[in-house]
Amino acid sequence: MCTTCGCGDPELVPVELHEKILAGNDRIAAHNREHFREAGVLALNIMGSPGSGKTALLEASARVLGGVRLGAVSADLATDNDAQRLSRAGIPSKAITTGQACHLDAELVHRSLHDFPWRELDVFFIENVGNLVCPAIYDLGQEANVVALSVTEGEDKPLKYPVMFQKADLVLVTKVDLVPHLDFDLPRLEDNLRRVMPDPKVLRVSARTGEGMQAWKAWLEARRAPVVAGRSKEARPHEHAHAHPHEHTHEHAHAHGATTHSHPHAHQHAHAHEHHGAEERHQHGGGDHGHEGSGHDHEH
Ligand SMILES: Nc1nc2c(ncn2[C@@H]2O[C@H](COP(=O)(O)OP(=O)(O)OP(=O)(O)O)[C@@H](O)[C@H]2O)c(=O)[nH]1
Ligand SMILES: [Zn+2]
Ligand SMILES: [Zn+2]
Ligand SMILES: [Zn+2]
Repeated sequence: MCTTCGCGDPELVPVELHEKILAGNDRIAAHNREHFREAGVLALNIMGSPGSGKTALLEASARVLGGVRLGAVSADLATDNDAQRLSRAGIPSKAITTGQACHLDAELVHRSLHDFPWRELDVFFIENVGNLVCPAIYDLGQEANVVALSVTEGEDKPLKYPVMFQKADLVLVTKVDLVPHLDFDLPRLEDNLRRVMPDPKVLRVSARTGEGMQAWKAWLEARRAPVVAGRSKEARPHEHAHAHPHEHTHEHAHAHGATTHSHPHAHQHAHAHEHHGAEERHQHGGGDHGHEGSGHDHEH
């Protein structure tokens, strides 16, 4: 699946280890999903190739979604450029620098929540690493997957990268303002999407001209409604601190050229919750976190 990180390549990462990684990821993703649902925040995993227009789409969203509280974390191997762009566009944002990893995982997203006011948002965008393969196999706890596919990438991408499109709840065909300049067949792309997607939802958008942005806004609002309605409300104000030690074994395997190393590490962390009726707050006990330092066991 991925030559950069080795995930899914049984030569680099044994199948059992890969399954363990995914099982551990699913557990943390379920935990993230609980957080988002309880708070009534619509979390979206925004995926697509490098340069497909993910950040530009979010910047343009800020222009049409007045009154909706938006926030984002933006993943990048090495820079925080996208988070800076989004902040300038009026979307409170934070960078997640993934280093070697070509995709986000649920643990990275969970960690990013700790010092980010995500609970105050209506829509939380998680801009994944630009990559049409790996991000699709890691659940982050999002409510829906949105895939940005630009008209400059070619109509055959759904057939070549079917997993990404099978998992998409919405495909945004981006940069449609460029179509007149290209040899690009939009109906053929949409036909290819129908071949791999069980129930294709496709919108044509341009961050540059604003085309399609109202339809995207309508889709967002339709997805938000059930999340807001399902938001858990405390009947009586009460306060409690409970440790929910979610022990998760977090194993990454990276390949650096010919050498492979994996560093399984287990960590526990305790969360302190304070509920004040509708004014709920949730605090992750920062001091209890053992993400860095102890407990890690690196094998090189
Ligand atoms: N013409 C046109 N160009 C666009 C549009 N959206 C994005 N671009 C251009 O496409 C390039 C990539 O856009 P980004 O928003 O950075 O793409 P991205 O998917 O966030 O890129 P990564 O985060 O690096 O994967 C930039 O040069 C944008 O100006 C659009 O709607 N029309
Ligand atoms: Zn990968
Ligand atoms: Zn948590
Ligand atoms: Zn980006």
